[in-house]
Amino acid sequence: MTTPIADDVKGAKGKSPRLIAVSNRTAIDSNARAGGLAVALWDSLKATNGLWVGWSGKIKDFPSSKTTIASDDGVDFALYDMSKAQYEGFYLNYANSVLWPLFHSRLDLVNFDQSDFRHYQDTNKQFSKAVADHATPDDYVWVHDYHFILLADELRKLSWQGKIGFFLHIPFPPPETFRALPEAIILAKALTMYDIIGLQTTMGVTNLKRLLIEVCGGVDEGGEDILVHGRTITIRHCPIGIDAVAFKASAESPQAKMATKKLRKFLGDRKLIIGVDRMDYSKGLPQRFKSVAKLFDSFPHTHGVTSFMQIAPPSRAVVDEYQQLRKTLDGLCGRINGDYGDLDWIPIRYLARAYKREEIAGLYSISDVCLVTPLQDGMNLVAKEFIAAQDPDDPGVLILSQFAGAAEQMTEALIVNPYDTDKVAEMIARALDMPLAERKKRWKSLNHNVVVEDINWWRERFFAKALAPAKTIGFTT
Ligand code: ADQ
Repeated sequence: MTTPIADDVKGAKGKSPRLIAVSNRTAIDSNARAGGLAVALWDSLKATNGLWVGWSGKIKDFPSSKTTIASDDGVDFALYDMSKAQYEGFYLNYANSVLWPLFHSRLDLVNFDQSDFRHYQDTNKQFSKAVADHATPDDYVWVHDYHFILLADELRKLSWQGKIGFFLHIPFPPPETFRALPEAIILAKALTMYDIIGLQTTMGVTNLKRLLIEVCGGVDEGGEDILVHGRTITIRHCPIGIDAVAFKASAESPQAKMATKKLRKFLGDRKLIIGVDRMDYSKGLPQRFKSVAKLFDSFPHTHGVTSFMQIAPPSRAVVDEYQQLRKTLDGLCGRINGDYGDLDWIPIRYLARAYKREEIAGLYSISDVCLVTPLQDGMNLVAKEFIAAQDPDDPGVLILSQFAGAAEQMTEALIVNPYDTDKVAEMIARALDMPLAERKKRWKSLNHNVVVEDINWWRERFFAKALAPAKTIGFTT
């Protein structure tokens, strides 16, 4: 139950040090709290009577320049409403039509517009004020993702001396790509105002270090540290994980069982290949559909006995590129079913909607093969969720893109190049026929990693050493 409390509540300042998280969306809505990241943040926020600063999810004609403060179960929230212009300029345009495609190395899809960058700057400034209003210098500010690259810089302009960490959930591109941004230097310099930056992959770490050295004159101090303009910044490899134990429990829940029963009724004895992704061009869905078509083309013995099910809820549906993707997938799915389907067999089932976490977990648990084939992905949690949900006595096979951050950790998956649709089709055929002993061996090693390097491991790794009194805010390192 969320309790609104007075807007000027600053009494919480007395409870420091505490964690202050900043992200575009928060978990004020308890439905959003089911995800691993929300749970991990929630635990730390709760342990420190922390504060979560973010967007309320509301768009208003005349939004207040102040946050609405709410409190739930020991966690405070400071939430901003956005104006329509801000929602478009900051969120849809600069964050999701400039930074998202650029960081995923899709320069062809980037739409630059100076007025959007002004909205991005203003929004970062606005959110930094909320932090400054509510934080004391020994609090820890933990900023999440590409929406808030400028936040530390704006906060320092308000004379904030405390520690600020940043975790980027998406890939950090090579400097050659980053420099295509008209605002590359402003953003690169702003990154140097953080104390610690966490990245999903070693490739991301290399790319960011190179950028800070080449664009900001940084000096590599060895290990994780870079010295830029007299400040030492820690660049840390922190691959995000999931709450593997909780996810396995979800896969065995009554809701999961109901979903699998329903699907089994439709599926019969057929083998199931599954894909679960937000409908996003970074996820490689058209290439994946073509690979499945090639499977049916080159391996006719799979006809009638194998089904592919893609679950892909539309996201950012007002952005042109996302509408185009939807049309492409609709067309491909129709054509493949038309070409290969039969009176008693639908080769591809494509469900453009969201399902409950438990239902997704159940569906993974009865799948023989999971296709995780993004063209670029910071990490990809679906790969980890699929492994966590498997039956150890009869596990399914993970086919994983070499361009997912997860490929650095999950080396026992069948690693593929998603552009090479012939090879992906061959890998699917191999996965469908893989002997039980090999499936078990691969799964055991993958599951070990998913369980050990879980969401808490990730959080503790981020906070280790650099933010010294981590123990005092509820972390175990
Ligand atoms: P995302 O791009 O959103 O996250 P991902 O890591 O794949 O991608 O996580 C998607 C989550 O949504 C998974 O938990 C999945 O189960 C869920 N999901 C997908 N489709 C669903 C559906 N139809 N119904 C219900 N749930 C669905 C960004 C980066 C990633 C990085 C994460 C975390 O782009 O690379 O792994 O942040 O850091």
